[in-house]
Amino acid sequence: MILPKIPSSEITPKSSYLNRRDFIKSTGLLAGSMLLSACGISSTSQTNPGAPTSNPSISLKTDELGSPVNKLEEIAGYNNFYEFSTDKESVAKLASGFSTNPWLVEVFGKVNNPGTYSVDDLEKRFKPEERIMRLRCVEAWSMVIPWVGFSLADLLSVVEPTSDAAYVRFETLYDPEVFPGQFDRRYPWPYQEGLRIDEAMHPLTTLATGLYGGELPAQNGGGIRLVVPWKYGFKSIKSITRIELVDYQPSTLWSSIAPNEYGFFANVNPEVDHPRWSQSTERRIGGFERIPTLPFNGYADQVASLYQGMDLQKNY
Ligand SMILES: Nc1nc2c(c(=O)[nH]1)N[C@H]1C(S)=C(S)[C@@H](COP(=O)(O)O)O[C@H]1N2
Ligand SMILES: [Mo]
Repeated sequence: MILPKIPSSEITPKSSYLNRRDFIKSTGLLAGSMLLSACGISSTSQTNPGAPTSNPSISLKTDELGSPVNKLEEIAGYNNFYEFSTDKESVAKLASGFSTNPWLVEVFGKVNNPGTYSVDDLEKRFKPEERIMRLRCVEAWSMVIPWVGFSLADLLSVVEPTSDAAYVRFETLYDPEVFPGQFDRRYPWPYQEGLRIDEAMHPLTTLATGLYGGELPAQNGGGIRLVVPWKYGFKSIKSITRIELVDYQPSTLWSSIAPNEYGFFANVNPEVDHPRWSQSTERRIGGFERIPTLPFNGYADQVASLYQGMDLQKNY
């Protein structure tokens, strides 16, 4: 099901905030709930707290392109989280003892109102909603994930970035006692990521605190993680404890290890291959066939204007 989208001509730098209804339309929740109501099943929004449940009606949900959401077992059973393991299928088990509640995140740097927030506090203030979005890993697999989250812009508007805040830097918890992977000296821990301030303020840029209407499993980045759906998955940093507003382009874990393979922008781009493999197609987890990879992971109409005038072959 394809719903009308906001033409990029309507998104100007100063008014780049979609309202809630437009966000929902553009990301497919409406498609999902229309489908559900057509079947006489009521839509399940994220009102049921507690552990994720596999509600059978949820399998009817799709993204705005009509692709069904992945199963909870797939989303919570196949993970990149190098702090635990480089083996995707071992992460969930290794993360099972990792306690993510309560969880604190510090927001500081070039802001008028620095502060430390608990995830509970953020959920009360910003009312997370279901956001069905595609996640496209740089390794050429993908999933459709029903996150529960809110726009990073909501939090930033509370801390008030100053005029010299040009980028946002994110850091994962550093604690080798809970993250055994952090004993591996080949990686510059803690995991770090960054966004330009306009990317960070885009309404699609999400802080996720849940999945499938429940809590965010530790292996998916609980207590709180970033989701930037038009960029390769490694930008969507997990288990964040520090968010710093800075006036320089921050270093990121992957671009510091292999700058020729992983750039700062990392926008999904089928035209720019990884030096070791093609990025023109991907495998949707749960299936076998390869499907075409879309520019900006299918969100071009909403985000391409952020990169006007930039050479996307160079700024990969
Ligand atoms: N802290 C941290 N964040 C991370 C990673 C990681 O290893 N550590 N892996 C990234 C990669 S490569 C991907 S594809 C996504 C995977 O998210 P998921 O396991 O929830 O699907 O998380 C990203 N965030
Ligand atoms: Mo990834």
